[in-house]
Amino acid sequence: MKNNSQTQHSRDVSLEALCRALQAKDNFLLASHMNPEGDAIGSILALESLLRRLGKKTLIACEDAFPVRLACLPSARWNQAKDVPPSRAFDALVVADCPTLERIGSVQKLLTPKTEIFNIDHHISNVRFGHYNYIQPSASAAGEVVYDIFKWFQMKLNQEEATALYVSISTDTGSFKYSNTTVKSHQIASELIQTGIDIEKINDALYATYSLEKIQLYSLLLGKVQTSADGRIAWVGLTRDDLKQTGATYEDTEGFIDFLKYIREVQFSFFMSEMDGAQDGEVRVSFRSKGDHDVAKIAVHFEGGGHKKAAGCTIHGTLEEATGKILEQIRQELDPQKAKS
Ligand SMILES: [Mn+2]
Repeated sequence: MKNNSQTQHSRDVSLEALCRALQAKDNFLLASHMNPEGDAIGSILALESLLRRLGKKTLIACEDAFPVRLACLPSARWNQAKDVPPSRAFDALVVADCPTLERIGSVQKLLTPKTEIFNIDHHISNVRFGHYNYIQPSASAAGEVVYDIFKWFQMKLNQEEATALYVSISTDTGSFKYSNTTVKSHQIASELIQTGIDIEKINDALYATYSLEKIQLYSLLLGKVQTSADGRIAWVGLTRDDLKQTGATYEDTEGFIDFLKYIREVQFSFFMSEMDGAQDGEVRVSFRSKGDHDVAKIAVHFEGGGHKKAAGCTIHGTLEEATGKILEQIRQELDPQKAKS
């Protein structure tokens, strides 16, 4: 008897076994992680469409609402978990682009002991929480894994599905720029474009549509960029007042850290946000590095995590205190000898 308890099932299955098991189920709940971004949403929308075309009953539920910045994708089938009646029972849960079951948040409340979990992902850190785990760390995006599922079923992608998968792969590869981009990512993109999707429109919507508030926030933040004496470290701190002044939101700061990284001499950059609510002050930090430098190590020092070139953490204290602590760690990483003397 299988159940959905949170013990690790550690069962990796082949693509064929995954697809056959999907075929055997009728009533699907689909979910991804909280704060869903392009890959989470694109892969779930495409999977939901595939299952519906196979004649299955489907329902997408996520902890959070559909993000405004992904308005190039259809949101009509997106539900928030809080709006789904708990009386509805599902015989399968399909989770995509999500390394742990905890990260689907309150969607977990919609599971029953009979719900079998399909875990479809590309995160190397995926903990194999499903009854069926299909994890492909070589895939640039969960959307690439979903593409393989379409291929297995020999289903021709329609334009809506192709748009969803294009958004998945484009956003997780930083528009085909990051080092996770492969020949296969481009081959899949080529096939998606052949369905006739409008990539100019999609790319404009994803990367070139800013609110005036966001531009005004960027203008303010660009004026606050600081660099170390040797120019190798760049940083900026967002205050709550910056948001108040410009009318922008925390979501609007996404991507700003790239400007710091674009400075020629910069090896390490970090972006700090003063957060709401915490009494003693809470600063959320994103890190980026260039070349061979590792920012995951620095984030882990502050109990955060991430990848070698992009990581994050939360530090308690003021922006000034956080800056001091972070600079000390980065200097040790840049010059282990000097930092000690
Ligand atoms: Mn992803």
